[in-house]
Amino acid sequence: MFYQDRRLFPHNPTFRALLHEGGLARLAGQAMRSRTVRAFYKQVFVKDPGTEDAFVWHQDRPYWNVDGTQVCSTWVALTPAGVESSALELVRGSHRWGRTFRPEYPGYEGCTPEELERLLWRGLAEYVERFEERAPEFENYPDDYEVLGFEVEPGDALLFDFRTVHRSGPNAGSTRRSAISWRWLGDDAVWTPRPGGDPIIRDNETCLTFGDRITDDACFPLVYAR
Ligand SMILES: O=C(O)CCC(=O)C(=O)O
Repeated sequence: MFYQDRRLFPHNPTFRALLHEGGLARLAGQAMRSRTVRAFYKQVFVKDPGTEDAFVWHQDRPYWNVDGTQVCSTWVALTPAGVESSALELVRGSHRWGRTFRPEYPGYEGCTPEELERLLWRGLAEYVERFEERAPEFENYPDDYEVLGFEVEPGDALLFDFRTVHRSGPNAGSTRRSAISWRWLGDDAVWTPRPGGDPIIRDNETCLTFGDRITDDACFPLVYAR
């Protein structure tokens, strides 16, 4: 009941055309103060009514084999949603904390690192053990953290840094909740493949090597340039 798919534009001409329409890359460029914006990947999230699975508090940074200060997502609602029906919630200012929490894998909560590695990909057990801090349940500390939630209509977009803590709760509404996240890379983004990092784009698919500024139009299409 919680469905995800990703890396849609390399294989799907409709999604590829949408990359260049709609102005999302320009908005990302403005928000990141970046002269250029490249597409990393995009991801669809669908939660049917009654879905109890949450995508717990997390940041995108520890999953991804890229780094920098100009990396963001635009989460676009495809259906109306509020927090009770699983719209995204974000913790204000968390991109500036200098903290990176251990990544969590929806549907695999409670698995040991070894089980995660067996079920997902090689190197993951050692990778997750490197993160000492797990994300707290921010909603339980209203004096310390401000949780932002939004009522969204189809076409509304939430734009957030890849270090921003966010989550989507269960869908207690009566209708399907769908959204699509477009992942954007700005001027200072670099390629940082690590054993156990999420193999969204594999190291052997790009001509980039560790620490390179993101170029490689075939893997990371240039969508916006000021
Ligand atoms: O829409 C969701 O359920 C989760 C979205 C999310 O975590 C993201 O876009 O990074």
